[in-house]
Amino acid sequence: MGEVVLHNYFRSSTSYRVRIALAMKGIDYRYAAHHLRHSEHRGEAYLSVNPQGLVPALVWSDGTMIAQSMAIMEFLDETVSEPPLLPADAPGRARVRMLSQMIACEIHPVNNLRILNALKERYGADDAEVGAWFRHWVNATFEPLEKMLAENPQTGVFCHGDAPGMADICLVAQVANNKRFDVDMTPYPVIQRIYDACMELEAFRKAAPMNQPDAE
Ligand SMILES: N[C@@H](CCC(=O)N[C@@H](CS)C(=O)NCC(=O)O)C(=O)O
Repeated sequence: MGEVVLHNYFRSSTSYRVRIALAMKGIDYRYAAHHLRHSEHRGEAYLSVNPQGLVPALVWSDGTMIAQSMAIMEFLDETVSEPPLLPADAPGRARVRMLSQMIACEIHPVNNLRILNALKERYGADDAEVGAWFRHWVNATFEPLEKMLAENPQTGVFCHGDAPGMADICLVAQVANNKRFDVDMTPYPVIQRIYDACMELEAFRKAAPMNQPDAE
C-alpha cells in the first residue's frame, strides 16, 4: 500500500486514538495537520481526501483511504499483529470492543466540535452551558464504565488484563479530552489508575496532543 499519511489534529481525541495505535504497532507515518478551529477540515483540499470532513484519516501512497478511528484501529490490528489491540478469545474481544464503544459511540459523537458549535449557534448556549453538556455526557458513561471496570476480575493493570489494548486507547484519549472541560475524575479511581498506567508507556506519551507538531 506504500507510505502512509495521517490526516489529523493534535487536540482531536479520535486522532489521538490512531496515533497511539500507530505508535504501538511501530508504524512510521507522515503527519498532516488540519486545524479544526480554523475549519481546515471543511476546505476542498481535505474534503477531496475524506468527503466526511472529519479527522482522522489514513491515506496510503497507492490511494487507499481509511477514515473512522475504530475502523483504522481494527485494520492496523489485522495487518500488523504485534502487539495485539484485541484479545485472542472471542469473549475477550467482545468485552474490549464493548468498553471501547461505550466511549467511541456514546460519549464522543455527542461531544464533538460540530455538536458543541451547534449548541452555541442554533441554541445560543454559552461556554458554561457547553461545558456542562460535555461533562453530562462523559459522566453518563463514565459512571457505568467505572463500575464495569471495578467489578470485573478481567480488569488488570489495563482495561482487559495486563497489556494495553483498544479500550485503553479510547479511555486515554477521552480522559485527555476531559481535562479541557474540567471533568472531575475523583469518582473514577479505576479509570484514572488505568490512564496513569497507560501514560507510563512510550507509545501513549509519544502520541499525546502536546507532543504533536501542530500543538499550541
Ligand atoms: N467517529 C469518527 C469521529 C471523527 C470525528 O468526529 N473527529 C473530530 C475530531 S475528534 C472532527 O473531525 N471534528 C470536526 C467537527 O466536528 O467539525 C472517528 O472515530 O474517527
